[in-house]
Amino acid sequence: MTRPEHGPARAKERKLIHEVFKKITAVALAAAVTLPLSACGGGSGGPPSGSVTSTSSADISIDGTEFAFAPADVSMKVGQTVNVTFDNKGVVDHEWAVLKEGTQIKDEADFAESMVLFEVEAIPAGTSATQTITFEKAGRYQIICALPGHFAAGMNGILTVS
Ligand SMILES: [Cu+2]
Repeated sequence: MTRPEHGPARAKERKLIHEVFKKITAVALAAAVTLPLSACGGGSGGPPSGSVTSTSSADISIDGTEFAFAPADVSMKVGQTVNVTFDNKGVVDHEWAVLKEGTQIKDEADFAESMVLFEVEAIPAGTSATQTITFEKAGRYQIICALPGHFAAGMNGILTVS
């Protein structure tokens, strides 16, 4: 859960973020228990529009390499419980961080940890991690890898919630 470069503020923030995700995960687990998961395999699949409810769920997978996300752009539905799997297929650490709505950085120097809304935090090469998220607000959210130099090198994308 920690990286050597973490300052106390960053660690504290991570803790808060994790508290939030624990709650989200608990909700997701409850949904999984009460609803037999319908076939909603990876990709951008999901229920047909018009039938979106807070109990719908989906899985998406993103690969990270030097230096790109594949896919770079992903979409989710408002209220949908989404299991995000980030697979580090590169040779160095990578992460998949979604910035708050309305935050759009053009340069790494503009980045602050407080801008992060959701992330699969840095994982080592050759590993993957899954986190569950539900977005309650439609919008366009910037995705970045905040490790030094990675954003500028091409690790960015857009998450569209509709
Ligand atoms: Cu990276």
